[in-house]
Amino acid sequence: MEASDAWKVRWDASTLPMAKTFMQVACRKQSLVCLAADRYTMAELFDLLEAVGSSIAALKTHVDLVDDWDQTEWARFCALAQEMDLLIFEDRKFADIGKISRKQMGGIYNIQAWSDLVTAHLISGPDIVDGLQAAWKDSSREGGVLLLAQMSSRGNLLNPNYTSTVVEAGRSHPGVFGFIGNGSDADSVRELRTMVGDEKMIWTPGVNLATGDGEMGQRYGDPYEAVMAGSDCIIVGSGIHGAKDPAAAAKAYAEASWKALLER
Ligand code: 5BU
Repeated sequence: MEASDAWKVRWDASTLPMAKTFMQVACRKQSLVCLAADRYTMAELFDLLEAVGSSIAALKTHVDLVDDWDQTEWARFCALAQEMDLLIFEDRKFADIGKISRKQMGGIYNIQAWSDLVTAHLISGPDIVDGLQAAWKDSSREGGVLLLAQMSSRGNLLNPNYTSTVVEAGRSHPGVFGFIGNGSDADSVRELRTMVGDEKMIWTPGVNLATGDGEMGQRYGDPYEAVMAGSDCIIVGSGIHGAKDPAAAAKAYAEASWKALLER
């Protein structure tokens, strides 16, 4: 199926090449799943990616979680993700002023050299987006920023007023790929979609086929409901890597998300 047919209004309204790339990958994979690859060794990361790579459209990393992180192994891991037709998304949640965030894209992990997407808070003001974009430019690469407009964890401080301020500032910025929404609550995602309009992406963590409360304040909503409410990508960690059969679980999330997109 053509991406324009599957995504309709999102495809037509979208202005960013990276968003179009994601929509095409999602179509090839028939999956709106981003795997939250929260594993702590390189070997576990490779095993997980090999098991589920064919059912996901993006790979979300926390590069600083890996106990035996090593530059060469990481480059190999990213190469495997690219071979598997995945966008690579470092969920770094940058928050500092623009010039420091730019430098934090470098450093030992050199996030700017391998990430297609990163997350950022807008708490320090809009220059953070320019700083992150400048870092990708320093590596002659393109990337997109997902701004945290909502979070999935209980008691978070991103209240509706904050959410609308972030959306207002991010909506028209070409460096902003989209927004993180609270996948644990379909009504919140629906409200966010109304604010965001059709142009930008909404990606949602806090998604699990077993809905309800997770560990340490995490909350979970249903994957199908999240996409029906306006999420363009469900971010799933434990639902996949914590399952007895991660490959089968990834397939189930892919099917639920793809079905919802076609119905939406
Ligand atoms: P889980 O195992 O599906 O609960 O993992 C969720 C992932 O999404 C994990 O990597 C978090 O860092 C990430 N996350 C989140 O859970 N909630 C948020 O609001 C944001 C990110 Br932003």
